[in-house]
Amino acid sequence: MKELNKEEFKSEVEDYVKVLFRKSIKEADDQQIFQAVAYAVKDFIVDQWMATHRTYEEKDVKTVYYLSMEFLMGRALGNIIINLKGNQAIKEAIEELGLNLDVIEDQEPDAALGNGGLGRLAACFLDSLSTLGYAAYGCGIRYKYGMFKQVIENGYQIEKPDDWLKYGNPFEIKRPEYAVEVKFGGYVSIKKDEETGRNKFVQENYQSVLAVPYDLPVVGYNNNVVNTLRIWDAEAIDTFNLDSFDKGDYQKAVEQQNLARTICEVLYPNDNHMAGKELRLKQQYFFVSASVQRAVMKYMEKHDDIRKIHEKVCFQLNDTHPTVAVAELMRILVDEYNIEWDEAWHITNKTCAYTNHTIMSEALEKWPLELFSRLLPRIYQIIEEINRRFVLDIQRAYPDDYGKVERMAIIYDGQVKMAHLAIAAGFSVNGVARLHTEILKNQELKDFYQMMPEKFNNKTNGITQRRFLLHGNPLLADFVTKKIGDDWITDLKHIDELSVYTDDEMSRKEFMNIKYQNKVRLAKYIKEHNGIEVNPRSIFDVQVKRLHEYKRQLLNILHVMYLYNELKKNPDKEFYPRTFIFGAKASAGYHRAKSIIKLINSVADVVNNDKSIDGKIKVVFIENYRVSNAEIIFAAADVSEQISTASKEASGTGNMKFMLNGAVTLGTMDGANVEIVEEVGKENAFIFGLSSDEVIAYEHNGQYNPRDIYNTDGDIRAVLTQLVDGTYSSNLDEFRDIYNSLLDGQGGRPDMYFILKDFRSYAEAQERVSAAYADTAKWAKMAMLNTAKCGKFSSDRTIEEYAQEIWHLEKVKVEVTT
Ligand code: 26Q
Repeated sequence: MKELNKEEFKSEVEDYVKVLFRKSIKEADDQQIFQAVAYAVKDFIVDQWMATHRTYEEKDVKTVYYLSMEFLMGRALGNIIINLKGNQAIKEAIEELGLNLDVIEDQEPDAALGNGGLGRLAACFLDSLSTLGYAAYGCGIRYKYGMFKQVIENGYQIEKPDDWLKYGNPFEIKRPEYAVEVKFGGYVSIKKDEETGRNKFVQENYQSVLAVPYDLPVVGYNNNVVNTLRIWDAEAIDTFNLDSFDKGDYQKAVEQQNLARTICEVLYPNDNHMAGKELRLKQQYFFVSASVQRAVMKYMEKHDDIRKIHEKVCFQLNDTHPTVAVAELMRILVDEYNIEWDEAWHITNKTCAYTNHTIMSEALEKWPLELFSRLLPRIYQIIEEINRRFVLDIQRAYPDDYGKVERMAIIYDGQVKMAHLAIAAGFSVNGVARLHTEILKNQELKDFYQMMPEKFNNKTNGITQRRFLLHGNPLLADFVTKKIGDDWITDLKHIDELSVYTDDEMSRKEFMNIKYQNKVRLAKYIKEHNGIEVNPRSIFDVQVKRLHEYKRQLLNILHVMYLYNELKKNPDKEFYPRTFIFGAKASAGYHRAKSIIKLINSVADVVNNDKSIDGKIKVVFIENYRVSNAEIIFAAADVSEQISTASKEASGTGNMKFMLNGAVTLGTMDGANVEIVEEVGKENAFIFGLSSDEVIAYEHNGQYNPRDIYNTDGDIRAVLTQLVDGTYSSNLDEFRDIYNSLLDGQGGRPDMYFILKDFRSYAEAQERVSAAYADTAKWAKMAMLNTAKCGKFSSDRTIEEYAQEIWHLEKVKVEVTT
């Protein structure tokens, strides 16, 4: 690793402030200083970036293209500095310039090009790919506006545009030399190819845009490796010829300009919910076509046989969102390289792999044929042919079972089913936690598993300890390093060596003192951003994640209402003070989710201002939860709320970030919680609620009626009544929909997510939490063991499994010569 030279760095920062802003350091504002520092850091990594790509070319290594509609990167500066091991040198340099690194880092807007779990996973994967030395491109969209900024007004969520590129992005490099054309609409005509005498399919009268890539560096930890996140922007193709008075041309030029303007405008803020919008499909094809075209071109620059592309290229599809990639690759092979269908299909099969992130039926992508064929006429033809052959395969395999085609066809009921396409076309289908993969195999994708069992595999998710411990929790990171050395930074299994210290009282005290410091830091953040005083001696009980009914923030807040009732009834009851902390964005059109946010804020208003409970319960809703404040929140948590209805959360990754930071899981046996409990031991977690088998059984037999609970449990009845009797809102209809969803469930099933069913079990688990916390030594040991036992949940482990078992990549060492 090249060493960072302090003096050189200082003068670079001074130069940049001058060149960029015509100012001296003293005159520049914080944002300008951030820009200058960022440019100086980019200067430092650019040699490694070039060396990395030179090495890849020389060694001709296989490359994975991680295709994803979302990359939730968060801030880059602090993370890059950490991975350069330059924290000390840069901190000193900056201090010597009379500046403060924390303030500078705070100027950077989050790169919020993602919604939640799926997008953040992609970001963690890129960090691990670079750190492990694997050749990879992240391929995505350069949304002009990322995930909206959430403002809470009067308890309601208001969405504000996230203008993250306002001051420019110092880390990006525009690469116009790699721009490619992407075509939409028109029709397909058949032409005779003069050379081969064969029929050729030609798209005509289409509209097109120019896809222009911007590259962002992804810096590995202390290893000279810098991979690339390539995000595509759309520009108008220059056909705006003002000399032409042909009306058709003029009209078309205007339309193409508009298309280019809209495609990359904004990220769809839906999490685990399919929005069947035309623009979304345009976005998908736009970045997929550009990425696949570019990957093929790059491959052909160094090789002569397109038939062997699978030896050097793998496309990993992050959920079904980029699944048109399989049809786009077929189009390139068949239409542009004149390869026969069967052979093209085999090549495609060997090049594409699919990750499933959800079993929620409303999240499954299905596109109407009309829309699909109008927008992507040639791609649609190809999918029709893939479907025709796949249906024949199904019939051959199951000649007597007519239900199979109905359940498995790619095109059915007037829709294109993207998951079916991804499974049929790829060589690998993976779930993201053991339980999730089992549910896919035995329930959701049973027919596919039966027909193609060899494709199915599990890759339990992970997170990067570099961002979520080393950067987010420096106090704990230093403690761990002091105890066991710093191997954990690149091999998290080592963190288990902390286990022995859980029996040492001094170490436990130190550990809990660090937690306290982090709680003070979060309390300060809450005071500054919410104006609420919280007591850092109270239990910090945290649920931060996207707002979704299946994640059951409602269970949490109903339980707070119940506790509050208990305290009011019995003011002298022994009660360990608790701060319930929430953070969640609701999709803009998800009304019930937004009501739940309002409910949390309304309960907070009442409870926080009730002097009679003496501050024993506080409720805080942290506005605009995102990657940058997540780092502060995880570090300060005592209790990690992972309370999804069993079977619904594919994996979860927040659960792992809490665990790493020494919070104890309060959760259901869902997603990766199952594996967390397996690692830490069930005595070091608080588990409650229905199992996934029980939930699935109820869903099949319909034998659950929440009214029975309402009628027999007075405490629950009281809480539900308070939703509609004015306790939390003078508008009695404010929470009526929530009330109805639990007891009547308009159209659907009442209490679909088994909130009342799990309520008592949850309340009882919460009592166990309070009792355990009161025993300081016991709690300290539990918390510390959570940190010690989280080795499995590094995304390094996950990526190592993908690399060995799916992608078959080789590790690269990069030497910087300049
Ligand atoms: C699809 C079509 C149209 C518009 C939007 C969408 C869409 C967008 C985002 C559908 C789903 C998503 C996001 C899904 C997601 O984040 N899933 C989560 O993935 C994590 C990483 O594997 C898991 O840990 C979570 O359990 C899972 O919910």
